[in-house]
Amino acid sequence: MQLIDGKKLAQEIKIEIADEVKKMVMSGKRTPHLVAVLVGDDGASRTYVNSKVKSCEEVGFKSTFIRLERDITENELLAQINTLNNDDAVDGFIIQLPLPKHIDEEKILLAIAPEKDVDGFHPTNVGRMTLNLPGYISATPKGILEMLNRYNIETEGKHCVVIGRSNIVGLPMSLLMQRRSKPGNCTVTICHSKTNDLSKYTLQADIIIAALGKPKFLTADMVKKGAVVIDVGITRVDDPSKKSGFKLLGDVDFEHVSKKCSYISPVPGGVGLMTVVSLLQNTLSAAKEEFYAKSMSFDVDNL
Ligand code: BQF
Repeated sequence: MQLIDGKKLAQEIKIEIADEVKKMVMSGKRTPHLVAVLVGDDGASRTYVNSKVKSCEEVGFKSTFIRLERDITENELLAQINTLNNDDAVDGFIIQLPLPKHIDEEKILLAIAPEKDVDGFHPTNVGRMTLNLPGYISATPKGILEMLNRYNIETEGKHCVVIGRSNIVGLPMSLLMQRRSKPGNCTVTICHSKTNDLSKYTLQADIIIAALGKPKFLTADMVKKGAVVIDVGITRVDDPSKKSGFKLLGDVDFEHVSKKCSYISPVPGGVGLMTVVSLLQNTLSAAKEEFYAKSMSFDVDNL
């Protein structure tokens, strides 16, 4: 079994990004700028935003952390988004999810200008990804592709089973794995909570991507010998022996599954770190206007 070391990969990629930022700044461009908006003070969300801000510092990005009260109205949040959409000093921004229940997430995501939507959650970016057009790919699926790519894991012609169909992981991941690309070109099966006899599918899988959010759900008896296993789960469970008071558990029973598979990504230290790095890559793309021209209006006089 070979460990897919998310920590090592993330470090490598951050160095690459930092190099590029240096070159950009030397050539007279402004420092890439990411803004993260957190509504409320959920502990896990706060941790995620903090690690995103810290990662920005590591690669030489400018970052701004905007914390809004939990009881902010939907209109107030929309106004904040409008400000960020129109602020030329902001390359990309994220609204940390989940949002409080009184705010309609769909409405919020629709309000984000697609060219600044570095999380890739706006329907425009989801549609672009679906149609294989340039655009922001959401961070977790993008990070998993990067893992497969950097470990030279063959995907062409393989059978990939994705467990979970969420908008941010399972659904995009399944589409990306079947694309005519590298990585990609898999035969993909999407399994979810209503799948009967899940093992029937996972036992046929060359690549399993577990993204359902149930600790230690995928056990060794469900995995074919030599399979590649990507663990996307991150459930917090109490652990008094830890300084933080909790530990993270993946969707995979690592102890037993690792003995049977060819490659496995651990939790912690796997996909999560790649997620954060993908956000940095998307922000760099935003700063370079890789997918969208900043001014899309036409000056008729120039036609
Ligand atoms: C690790 C996230 C669910 C809902 C909203 C490193 C992260 C996590 C784990 C991280 C996640 C999960 C993030 C590890 C960002 C990934 O070492 O295992 C990093 O920061 N993540 C998020 O912003 O919102 C979420 C999961």
